[in-house]
Order: sequence, then C-alpha cells, then structure tokens
Amino acid sequence: MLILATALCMAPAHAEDGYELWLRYHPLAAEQATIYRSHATQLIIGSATPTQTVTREELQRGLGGMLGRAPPLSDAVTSDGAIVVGTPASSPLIARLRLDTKSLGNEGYLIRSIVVNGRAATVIVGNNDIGVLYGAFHFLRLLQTNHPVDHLDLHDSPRVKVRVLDHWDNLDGSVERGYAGASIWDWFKLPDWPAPRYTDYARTNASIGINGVVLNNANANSQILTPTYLEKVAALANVFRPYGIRVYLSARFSAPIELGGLKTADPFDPQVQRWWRTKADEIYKLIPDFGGFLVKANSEGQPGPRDYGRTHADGANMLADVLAPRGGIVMWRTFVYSQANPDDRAKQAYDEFKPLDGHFRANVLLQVKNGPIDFQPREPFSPLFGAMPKTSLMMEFQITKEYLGFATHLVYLGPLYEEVLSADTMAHGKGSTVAKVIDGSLDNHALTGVAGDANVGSDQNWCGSDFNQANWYVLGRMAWNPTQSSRLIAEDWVRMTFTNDQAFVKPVVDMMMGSREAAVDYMTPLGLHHQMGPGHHYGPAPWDASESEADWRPVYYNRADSDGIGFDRSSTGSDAVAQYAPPIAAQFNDVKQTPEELLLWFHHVPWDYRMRSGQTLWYELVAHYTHGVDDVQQMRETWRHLNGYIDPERYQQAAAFLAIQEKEAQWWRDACIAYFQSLSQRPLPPGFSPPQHSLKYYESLSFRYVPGFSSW
Ligand code: GCV
Repeated sequence: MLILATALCMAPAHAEDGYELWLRYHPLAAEQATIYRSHATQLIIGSATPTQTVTREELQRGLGGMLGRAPPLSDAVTSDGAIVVGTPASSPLIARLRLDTKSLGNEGYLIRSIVVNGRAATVIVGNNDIGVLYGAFHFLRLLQTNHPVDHLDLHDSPRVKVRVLDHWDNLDGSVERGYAGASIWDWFKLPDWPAPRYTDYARTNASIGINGVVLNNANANSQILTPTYLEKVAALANVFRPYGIRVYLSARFSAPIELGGLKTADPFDPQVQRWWRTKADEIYKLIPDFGGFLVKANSEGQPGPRDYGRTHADGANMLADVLAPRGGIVMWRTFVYSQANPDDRAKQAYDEFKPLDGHFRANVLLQVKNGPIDFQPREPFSPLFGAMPKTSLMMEFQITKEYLGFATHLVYLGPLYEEVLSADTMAHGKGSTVAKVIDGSLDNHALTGVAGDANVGSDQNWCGSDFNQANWYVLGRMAWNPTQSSRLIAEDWVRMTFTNDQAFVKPVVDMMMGSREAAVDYMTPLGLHHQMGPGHHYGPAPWDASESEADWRPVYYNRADSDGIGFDRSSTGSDAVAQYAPPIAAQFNDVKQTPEELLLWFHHVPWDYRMRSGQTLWYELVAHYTHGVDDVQQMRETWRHLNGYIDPERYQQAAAFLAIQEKEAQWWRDACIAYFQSLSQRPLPPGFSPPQHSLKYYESLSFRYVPGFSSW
C-alpha cells in the first residue's frame, strides 16, 4: 500500500499519451537528481553545424527535464562536473585531450570521466558530429536508467553500416500492414509544412542509431519519383539530415514506362538506363545525400527484370550503376516467389538468388527476410544467410506485427530477432552466426545493413500501443549491434518508458521476454506457420483454402489430414532442408534431431508420433495452444499487480489490450484445436477444456475493413 501511495505521488502532472516514447526526460527522483546535477554543472558544446545544434538542444532538453535545470553553456571548464561534447576537429579543448578516437570510425563515440584543467569532467567525443549525437543520447540513457556516471569509460560504434526503417506507406496516406493509424507523411501538406512530428521522428530514430528511412511502400507507386513528390521528399530529407538520417525511396521497376513514356523497362535497354541516370541526377540535385533505392521486383505482382528475361542481378546492377557515382546504394529484396512456380514457396528465394552470388555490384545489398516465408511468429533462419559469401546481405525484420497480433497483442520481438541473429548457419563451420553474416565479419563485407519494416503511424503514441514502441526500440539497438541481449534492451526500454522502480521493471521485462513464445504457442506452435485469416491476416483460419493462390492458403502450410500434420520439407518432401549447410541440413532432415519448435515446419508427422516428452504430437499440440492462453492470462495477472506504478492512461490501455489479447488467444486456441481435431479424430487429452464454440462457428467468422490491409 505504501509503495502504491509513493508511486502515485510520483505520477506526472500531465496526462501521458505515449508521444514522448522512450525520450520522456521526466524529473528524476530527488536524490538521484542531486547526484547527477554534480556531474552536469556546465555544458561545453559547439553549435557551428546543424548536428551540433540538435545535439546541444537534446542535451539541454534531456538534462533540463530530468534534473530540473539544464547546465549553463560555457566555453571553458571552470568547475567540477562539466560535460564537454564535440569532436577533436570542432573543439580545440577536445583536441588538446589527445584522446584515441581511431577505433570509433565515422559514427562511434566515447564517453569518459576525465580530468580537464584540473577539474573532474565527462567528455562525449566522436570523430564526427553524428557520433557525438549518438554519444549524447547514450549519456542521457545512462541518466534515464539511473546508471552511475562518476567513472565512465565507454566507447561504442555501430557494427552495421545501413540501419534503416522501411515504411510501407502509400501516397494516399494508408499504410500497408500498418496498425497505428495513417501514414505520418502528410504528402499533401509537404513540402511547405514539415510538421514538428517529423523532427521528433528523426530524434527518436537517432536515439537508437537508425540512419536511414525508406519513405514509401516496397509495393511502390512510381509517382514518388515525379518532381512534385521529389520536392516533398527533399523537405523530409532536410528535416532528417542533422540527425544523420538519409532518405531512400522504393522504386517501381517499371517507372521508365509509367513516367518516362518508354515502351520497356528492360535493364539492358540504353534508353531505360538513360532514364534512370537522368532521374538520379534530378534526385541528387534536390537531395545531395540521397541514400538510394529499395526494390521489390517480380514478386506479388510487382514488375521487374524477369519480365524481360533478365536476372535480378541485371536489374539491381543497372540501378546500382546510376547511383554509384553519388554514393547511393540499392537494397534489392529477395522476397521473391511466384505462383507460376509449383515448388515449395520456402525454397524460391534461395533458388532465385543463390546462383547469382558474386554477380552483384559492390553498392548492392540484398535485403533478406529473416525466414524463408514471411515474418511468421517462428521460422527457421533464411537459408540465404551463409549461402552467398560473395554478396552483401542485409537483414529484413518486420517490426509491424502483421502476423503477431497487430496493435493490441503484447509481443516483444527482441527474442525473435535475437533467436535469428544468434542462429548458427555453419557456413564456415561452427560459430558462423547470422549476426556475423549481417555485420559482414563472416565474409569480409564492408557494406552491411539491417532493415525494420516500420510500425510507426499517425497515432498519438506512434505505434498503436505503448508496448509496440519497444519493438521499434529493439530493432534500432540490434541493428547497431546484432549481438546485443534483447533482455538488456528491454530493461533499458522499460526504465526509460515507464519507471526505474525495480518492482515494476523486473516483472515487466520478464513478461515481455516470454510474450513472443506465448504468441507462438497460441497461434502457430511446433513449427506451424501461416495459419492466419486470408489476406488481412487477422485471427485463425487453419481451414482456409479460399485464396486464389495455393501458397497464400493456410491448408497449403499445415497439410493436416487424418494421418498427421506438417509440411514435409525433408529429402522425402520438398527437400528445402538441402538449402542449408550440410550439418544443419542433416539436422533438419532428421525428424528426431529437428528442434521440436520447428518440427512441423520441416516434417509431416503422424498424430500419434512420440514427442520428447513421451506424449503424442496431438497431446503436445493441444498443450502448446493451451499454454499460450495460460501465458497471456499470467501476463494479465502480472499487469494487474502493477497498477499504480505508472500513469493511469498508459496502464489502463495496456490492461485493456491484454484483455483483447487473452480473448483472441483463446479464439486462436479453440479454433485451431476444433479444426485439427476434426482431422485427427482424437479426443482432447484429459484435463484440457474443449473449444468454446463449434468448428462451424469459427469457420463462419469473416472480417471486413481490417486495418493494414490496403492496396496500393
Ligand atoms: C509490402 C507480405 C505482406 C505484404 C508485403 C510483403 C512484402 O506478403 O503481406 O503486405 O508487402 O510481405 O514484404 O513485400
């Protein structure tokens, strides 16, 4: 009761709406603030460049908010507790310190407690302004998370070069697979009204190291390349530039036809090449630091080089050549499959791209989704990782929860990202992790990247729910360093977003860490995948065969019948296992060695198959679905006990969303069990409750106007 009363007293004066994300900078507890004030007596920082100015503003805002007052700006260290910020080139004071900054590279920084002019000071130093800005955000994070700052000796630099958010935002303001309102880009009012929200968006991204933004949907509209839109894009680039963020655009491969009036978009056609060169010149005139193009080609109806009998390398290289002289890159997506190809969809990206290894220009990054299908709650890592040593591959993770409960389900994606990044491809023997492919260390690639398909929209809280903000946060932090622990990142996020009270932090971090496995259990346990409603992907529909294309149908993936369930991708089936390095292929090919969490991804297994627990597969399936629901009930219970630790606004919304999640988890469990039971013809194992409704009832549910299901 006492804790509750204290917590309530510390509640902020104004209503919380989630807008400030993890950069809240609310006043710290008095004792803590007093300690930190003695380490923030003066601020010595330049403002000769836009990045220096925003760094100064951020430090003043953050320190002012947390400590009650920002330290005064000065030119020289005259007291203990000064904060000295800058680069050796911009600050003679820092130059005189002769710090070793070589290892920091272009974007790294160091934060050190040091004596300057006989006074105790903290220095935040980088080789470039942007590194200093990243360092400033790190320093603020130390205070936000109540970290001691008296003996600092930190240095950090990103392990990955291109760290981008991909927006699937359409020019009409809708967002494909967006669950947080409309697009934040108000194209109609741009370029004249660069809304303040864009600056907050840039600040937020810089705080987690994001250095690029693809503004428009990969299912691209070529209009984005018209002069009218390019002016709008340039206005956004101007807002982002001080924060170290470059803009990129999704380019529609057929733009030379649609905009240029050409008869073809064949990459070998000189007129097509000229059209793109002229377009690039036009773009770079407006946006000198334009990042480059993202391309989705020959997939899900998009045009591409295959339309002209050319390869993906031919298409990517043509664009790469026009961008190379200006330092631009092409991010070419490997999410390529075709309904004309009867082979297992999980194999198609590898089959298309593996033979092209070594054929791409140096400024092409192949953007590979984390798994072979499409952002399912659990997939094995894509077999392309480790299979293309002569090509730069970047990771594509989905942040928006298309297959993981949209806005309302609390699913922290950190453990999913970590699971994929730490997976061992065995490409060059043990320890050849996906993270090493991505950071370029496995095969010595300098051009490296991580992309996150954004979950940001016009909702006041940006992401549709406060907990979804954690997924934006963890994507940035893991893109910076793909070997970081998702638990530690979650802990930072909880402290910065809610409170440092350990009685809140610990249970909430535990809840977040378990939340992804809970979703796997109530949606697609034991390696099942793509069991969601047709098109919109809302709710369960394991029976569904209504989609026009076979590989969009849940029944294509579960292959359930009276004998068993699962997709045989072993050597007796589609042989997708053969796409992995031999030791992994051997493991996945053997039903006994396949991790049970991926069992039904790789094998069609009889209902009475004996699992490691000694129980049958049917039993384990029902148990996992049930577990998932139990876990969500437990999450609600955890949250119920935390009432009073944070503001009522965010508390109540999370409570309401957890109630929705429990209802929908139950629906998933019951609908799936009802359907699979109709095929397995087995009684429910003792102790498990029957579905609340009949299979007919679940099958009869249909949904229109589901968010995020837009056409372009
Ligand atoms: C941008 C899945 C999604 C599509 C998305 C596509 C892609 O198929 O359902 O909405 O389109 O992936 O990543 O290109």
